[in-house]
Amino acid sequence: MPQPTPILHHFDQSPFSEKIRIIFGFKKLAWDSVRISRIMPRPDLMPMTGGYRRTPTMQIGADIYCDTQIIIRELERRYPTPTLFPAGNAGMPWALGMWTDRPFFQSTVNLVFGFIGDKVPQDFIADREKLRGGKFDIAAMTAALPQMRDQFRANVDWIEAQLGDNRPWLFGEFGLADVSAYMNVWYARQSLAAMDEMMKPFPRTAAWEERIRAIGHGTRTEMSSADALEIAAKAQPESPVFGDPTDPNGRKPGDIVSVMPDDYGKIPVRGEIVSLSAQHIAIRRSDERVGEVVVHFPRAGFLVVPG
Ligand SMILES: N[C@@H](CCC(=O)N[C@@H](CS)C(=O)NCC(=O)O)C(=O)O
Repeated sequence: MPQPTPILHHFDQSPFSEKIRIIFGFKKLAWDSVRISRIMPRPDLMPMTGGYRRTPTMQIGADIYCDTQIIIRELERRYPTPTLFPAGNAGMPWALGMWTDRPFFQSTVNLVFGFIGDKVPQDFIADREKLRGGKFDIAAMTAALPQMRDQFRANVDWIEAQLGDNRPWLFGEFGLADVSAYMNVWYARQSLAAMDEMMKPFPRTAAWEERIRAIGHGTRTEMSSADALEIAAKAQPESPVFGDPTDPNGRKPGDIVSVMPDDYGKIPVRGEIVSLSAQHIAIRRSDERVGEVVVHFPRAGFLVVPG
C-alpha cells in the first residue's frame, strides 16, 4: 500500500521546521505543508495536538507527531532509505541533538533577537514569554550580544574542526548530525546581516552549509489547516498497541498519563497510553472536532506523569 503523505504544520522562518524540510529533501519525499501562524492561537492545530504548541508538528492521517525528535524517528521508520544514520552511527547523532537543539539553539536565538532588537513586535514577545514561562528580554539579549557572538563562534568552530580533514559531512556521510547542526547556521543566516562576516573564519562550514542547502525540501504542496483537520477527522489512528516490558516505572498501555516538554512550552497533553519504549510514547485522546487521534512524543527531554 502507498504511504500516506506526511503533513507538516510549520512556518517558514522556523529553524526546527527547516530540519524536517531538509530531511524531506534528503529522502526525496512529497509532503503537504500547512503554514501555521508564528504565534498562538492556532485553532485548527490544537484539536490535534491536545495543547502541544511548539513548531513543527507532523500529521499522518490521525497520528500526530510532536517534536522533531519523534518526527525524524517516524520518517526514518517509514522511509528508511536513504538513512540518516549511516555507518553504524545509530545513537550519537540523537545525543548530539541535545547540543544543537538546546544550548546551541538558545545562544543562536539570543544572538538573532539581540540583533533584531526593538524591531521585534510586541505580540511576538508576549507570545514567547508565555511559551518560556518567563521574560523574553530583548534588551538583555541586545546587551549580551558580545557574549552570544562568542558562543555562536565557539559552536561553529566545533563544526569547522570536525570538517577539518576535508570530509564533506560531520560523521563522514550525510546524516542527522548535519541536519541538526545546520538548523542553527540556517537560522542565523536568515536573520543576521553580519552572517557573511561571521562565517569568514569558517570556510569549511560555509561550504558544508551550501551543500546542505542544495539538498532542498523535496516536493512541497500547500494545504489549508481546515483540510488537514478534515483528514485527521476522517482517518483512524494507525498506531498498534504494545507495551514495554522493561519500563522502569511499570507504565503500560491503558494507563492515563500527561506528557509535556521539560524545558519550555510545558503544556500537559493527557491521554491513554497506546505504546511506549525508551524513545517514544504514543497516547490516545479524542477531541470533538477531530475524533480520536494518537499523539506521539519522544522520551528524552519530555516528562510523563500519571493522570
Ligand atoms: N524540541 C522541539 C523544539 C521546537 C521549537 O522550539 N520550535 C520553536 C519554533 S522553531 C517554537 O516552538 N516556537 C514557538 C511556537 O512556534 O509556538 C523540537 O525539536 O521540535
